[in-house]
Amino acid sequence: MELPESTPRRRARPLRCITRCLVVIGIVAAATCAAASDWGMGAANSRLAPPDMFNPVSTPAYDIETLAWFAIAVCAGIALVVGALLAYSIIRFRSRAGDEEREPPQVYGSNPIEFAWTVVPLLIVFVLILTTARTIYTVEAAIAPPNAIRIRVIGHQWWWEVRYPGLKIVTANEIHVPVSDPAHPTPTFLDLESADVAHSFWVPRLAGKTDVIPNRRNTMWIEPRRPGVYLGQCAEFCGTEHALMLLRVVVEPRAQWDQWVAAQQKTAAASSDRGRRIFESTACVNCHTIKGTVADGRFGPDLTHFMSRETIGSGAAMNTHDNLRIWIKDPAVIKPGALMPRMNLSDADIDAVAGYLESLH
Ligand code: HEC
Ligand SMILES: [Cu+2]
Repeated sequence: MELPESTPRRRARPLRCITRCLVVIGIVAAATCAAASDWGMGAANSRLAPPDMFNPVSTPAYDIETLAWFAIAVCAGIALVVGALLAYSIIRFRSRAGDEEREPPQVYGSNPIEFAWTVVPLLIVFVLILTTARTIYTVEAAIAPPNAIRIRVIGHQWWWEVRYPGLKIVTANEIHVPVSDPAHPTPTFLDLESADVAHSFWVPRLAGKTDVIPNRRNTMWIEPRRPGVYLGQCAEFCGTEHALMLLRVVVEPRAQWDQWVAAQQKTAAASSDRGRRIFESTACVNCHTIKGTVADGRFGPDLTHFMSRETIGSGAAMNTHDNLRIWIKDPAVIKPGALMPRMNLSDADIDAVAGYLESLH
């Protein structure tokens, strides 16, 4: 057979070189911009522990972690046995010189082998089903003690409405709960509802995922043992801004939580400055509530104590003066699909409204 002529080495063409350089520069620039325009979230979140289900701090999450490790151990055991048998067969029965003449022994049907490979996997699956069912049952069978904190969480495209019915508190995206002392547990029970499409509530260090379904009320509970801020997110694709439907659970010592409750129960400072007049005379009031004013809309987050929140737009931006101005001017700059329209306020009016919102502690 004739070998093909060796091809001459391709000379790098200058045009191709330039295009490649431009592509690389573009990618680096895009990545840098993305990092620079995360509205302070990257820096803020990097100070918090990642939302890791293998690092639980709350009762249902402990059980889920144990179950997950058990399932992983069983699967790792299966992988080890299968891998070892495979390696053994590959080495022991590899082709050797002189094999061409002989056929290996042909085995047709072996009751013991077929019995073994049917019954063993069945048993394994059965054990996994039983342990999973037991965990689900113990988590779901928990009954709320009388001192339990009760919260209604309502999923919206793309933010979380948070209501404490017994305490008459309404807030958004950041849930405050007291830490639970094992000697006197104060668990928090959540009713999950949706205002529009299916969402899923997930704070990995506190509990498993629970779907949030329209026209239905699902329940779950947490019992955090360590103070801290725990990150969560919507875990069910719910539209364009699903990835920016984040949430935070602030677990704080009881005394601090009581203070938070007392502050949230107060009505807004009844200042009558220009910012408040602009807010009250624009469509803001149709979508937002500020207790003690004419604003009683429920389409967007309650702003009564807006400054008690660390973030804007469900974890899309840190709640800073600059970010707030950008948000009021055009929310789409920070969160492109957000269902708050651009309100076309003048720069002076934006400053006044931002100033007013910043007085709502
Ligand atoms: C058509 C309804 C609508 C109108 C009108 C509206 N908003 Fe909003 N607003 C929303 C929605 C929805 C969100 C939540 C967006 C998200 O996080 O995806 C929001 C979020 C916000 C937030 C962030 C709140 C938080 O805690 O994350 C602020 C601040 C805000 N709006 C201020 C205003 C101001 C000021 C006006 C008037 C100039 C206004 N909004 C008009 C619907 C509206
Ligand atoms: Cu969602």
